Amino acid sequence: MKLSFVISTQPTQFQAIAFDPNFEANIARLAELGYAGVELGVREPDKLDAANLKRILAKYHLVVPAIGTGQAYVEEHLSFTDPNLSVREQAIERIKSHIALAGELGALVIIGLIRGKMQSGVTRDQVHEWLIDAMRTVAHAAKEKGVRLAIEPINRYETDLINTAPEALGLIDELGTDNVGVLFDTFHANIEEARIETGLRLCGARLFHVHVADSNRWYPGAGHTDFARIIATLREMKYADWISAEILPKPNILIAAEQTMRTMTSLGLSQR
Ligand code: LER
Ligand code: MN
Repeated sequence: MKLSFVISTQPTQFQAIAFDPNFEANIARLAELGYAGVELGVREPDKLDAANLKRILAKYHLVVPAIGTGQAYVEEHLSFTDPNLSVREQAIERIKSHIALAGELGALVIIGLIRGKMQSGVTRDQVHEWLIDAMRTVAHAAKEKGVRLAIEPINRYETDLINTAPEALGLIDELGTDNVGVLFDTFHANIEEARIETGLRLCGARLFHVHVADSNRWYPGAGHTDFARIIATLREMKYADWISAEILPKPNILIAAEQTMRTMTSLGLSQR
């Protein structure tokens, strides 16, 4: 298992990803602390200077395991299930641009808040149909570029479309494509899964990516989530991919990143 840390490529309202205006300084710090990867929250891939991004990543020998897409929902309200067709189409186009960037970086694309949530006057069946249609379209586009998508169950206070691992797995079964799996976030799972380890085990080989944050969304070790059990479960599952810290920058980004690394190395994960 390899460790990465989530940052944003631009300022954002989303609190759980730390942002320092000096992107390169963030990358340099993460590399120094021993992270092997940096997960990027990207609102508009087309506005990103991909060549410069790749130059910085190469300079510090960091890879990008995943690209987060939620800012397109949080800041622009784009979603796969908006009653307005044009908004749904824009959401799909935006995710296609995330897929293109992911293809260049060898990353997977996270399908989280971009799903949207139930709107008044719309039935659950209709929302499900829009969600499946959008997922089929983006899964197909991703497959053409050799990119994987990860559906992230998110807690009830942020969305009412897919809160648990079983719900995500149900959607993945319905899609029937092997390039869509689950992103399991321990913060959401602490709220929604009956038992975190049971939710993880249920994902099996369809577990594509993991976000870690403690019960209070601070760095692992700052709350009451049992990370020893979580890491032991991932080892039993032979999960060999990424563990990405998506945490509040508290008490500040540097301490949060240091403490995450301290907790994870104490559980036997290695620095790069
Ligand atoms: C994104 O990865 C996430 O975990 C959500 O809480 C976004 O709001
Ligand atoms: Mn997450």
